[in-house]
Amino acid sequence: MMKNPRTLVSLGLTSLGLLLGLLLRSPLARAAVPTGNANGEATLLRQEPRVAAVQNPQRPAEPGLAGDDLPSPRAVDVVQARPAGDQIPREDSPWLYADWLAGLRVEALAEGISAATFDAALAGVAPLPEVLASDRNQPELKLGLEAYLARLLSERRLTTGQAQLRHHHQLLLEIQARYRVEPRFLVALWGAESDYGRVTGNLPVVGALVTLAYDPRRAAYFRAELLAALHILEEHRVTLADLRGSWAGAMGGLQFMPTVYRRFAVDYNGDGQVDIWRDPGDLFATGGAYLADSGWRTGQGWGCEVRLSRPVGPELLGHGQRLSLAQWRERGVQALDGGALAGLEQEASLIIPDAASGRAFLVYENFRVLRKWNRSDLYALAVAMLADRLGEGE
Ligand SMILES: [Ca+2]
Repeated sequence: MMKNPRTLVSLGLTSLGLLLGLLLRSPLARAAVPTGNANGEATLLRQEPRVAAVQNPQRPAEPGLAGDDLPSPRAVDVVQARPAGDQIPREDSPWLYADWLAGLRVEALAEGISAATFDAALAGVAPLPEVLASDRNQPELKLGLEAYLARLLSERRLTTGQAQLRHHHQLLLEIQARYRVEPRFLVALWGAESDYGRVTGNLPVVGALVTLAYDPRRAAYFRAELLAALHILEEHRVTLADLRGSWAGAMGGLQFMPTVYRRFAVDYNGDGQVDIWRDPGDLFATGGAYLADSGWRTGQGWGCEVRLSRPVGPELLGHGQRLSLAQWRERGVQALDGGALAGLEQEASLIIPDAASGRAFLVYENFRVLRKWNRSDLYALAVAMLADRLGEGE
């Protein structure tokens, strides 16, 4: 029923609908309703699939997704970056959706997705109110560094991670040999993203992505993800019934967006499927391939917490500045115990992620990789610290 919107309504309503549709799609409307964040990063993401892969701007934030009702710092970024004028309600008219869907179908078929795949995947699909509700209500985003770390670095998450590390020891060593990513980081990401696979999201990915692609705010980013999900179905990598994830379309134990899955999926056990929901080999290998491609540097760690023996100018703070550890030492940056920084050739950025807490960290390239995964210092620090704790027993 969605294929030809002009058959749906009478002449007057059609004109009104088309007018509204044109307004919503006009350059003016786009200018007022950016699809990306304030920095235009989602637009960049779409042009550069690898970056898109690592910067999921819409990490699911539903309570309990990552365990312990952990809020999503990725969502913090999005909310803070959202300009005030972007709360324009989408015209909730069925003929506009039908029109949009018809356009999507044309684009999908032009990309090589078959009509059969498209029609099966989109049959009966309409925007999901609960997805928009999750997207627009992310109330728990005010946690500071200490509270955030306390929630993610819970004793339960640590002991579960240690048990998982032992349980998958041999597999993780194989993955490490192939992709040069340390097991503790893969397990820490797994713990942070899905509480070790316990909570991977149970919404239909196509429905969730239709909702967010139809919503004008970040339409371009999610449209690309939706098309990637359709390609996954076209390629018979996953069945429609199995294609489930968070409200933002993130899938499996490491919460990959569909573009990431398409690009990095590894069928580690050779059974013809890439099951990032249930198969640890497929999951860790895909994660390893993703991290390796993102520039992971094995053996370098992620950075360290530091002590500032004298004030450091704000112009030196942040990920845009990189100095050697020797240069940081000259500026009064010390190890946390007041001793000299080790590894003087390493390049690092100095960050103070929470001004209220004031804790300072020197972070290396691997931290940037974690942060690309989820563009948040709190998230990356929590994963890094969890990895460190998991690595203590190694
Ligand atoms: Ca497999």
